[in-house]
Amino acid sequence: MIDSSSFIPFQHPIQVSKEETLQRASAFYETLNGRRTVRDYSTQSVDRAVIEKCLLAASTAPSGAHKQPWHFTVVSDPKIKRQIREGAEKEEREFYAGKASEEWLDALKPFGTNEEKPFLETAPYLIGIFSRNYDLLEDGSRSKNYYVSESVGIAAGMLIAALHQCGLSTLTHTPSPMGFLNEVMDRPSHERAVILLVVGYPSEDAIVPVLKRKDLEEFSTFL
Ligand code: IYR
Repeated sequence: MIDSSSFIPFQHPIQVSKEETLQRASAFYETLNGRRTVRDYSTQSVDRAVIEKCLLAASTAPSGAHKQPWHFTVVSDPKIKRQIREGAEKEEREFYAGKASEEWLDALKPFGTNEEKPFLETAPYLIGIFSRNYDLLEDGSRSKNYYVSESVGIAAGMLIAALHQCGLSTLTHTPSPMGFLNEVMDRPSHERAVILLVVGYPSEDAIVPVLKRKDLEEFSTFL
């Protein structure tokens, strides 16, 4: 992981002029601004090598004390995808039939979501993103992790960005509770599923809701 007090010189691998810095900032914003959460997927396949590289990109995320407290389980097996769909739809039926507050259901109306999750079978990949509050060492002892939700959230964001910029779409699906994923994805009980990321190409007739992102002035302050 990290040797104790061993340091090497660092130079940023990207060294550009002031002008190019702004161009790159704008280009990256344009790239990410084209991302939309997609619920209608094509069955078109995606090479495993693409997913592997994007996972490597995600794994470069900063993490508390460099503990890298994440695990990604990649599912393409149709039988396992079906089990995941069954588990998710079971939770979602309860959610939509009364577990969720009226306020929450109202907030979701513009997105037209319901308990049916066909994308969990059509999309070529489902990636379970798990967090670990501690690692279990071989002798059975626990090694604590830090800032786990922050670290895993950052890694998830980087994964979404990596997939987007190679032309793939994602859906950050969060059936609640997600405990069933530990069983279906064969993960130990000290790991917690935080996101079920659906990955693939949008179907030809995919639609997304009209939405507006907040303006810079609305979500930022410069002091
Ligand atoms: N997990 C449910 C409900 C849901 C909740 C939020 I917050 C969303 O942004 C979207 C959906 C579902 O997936 O339908």
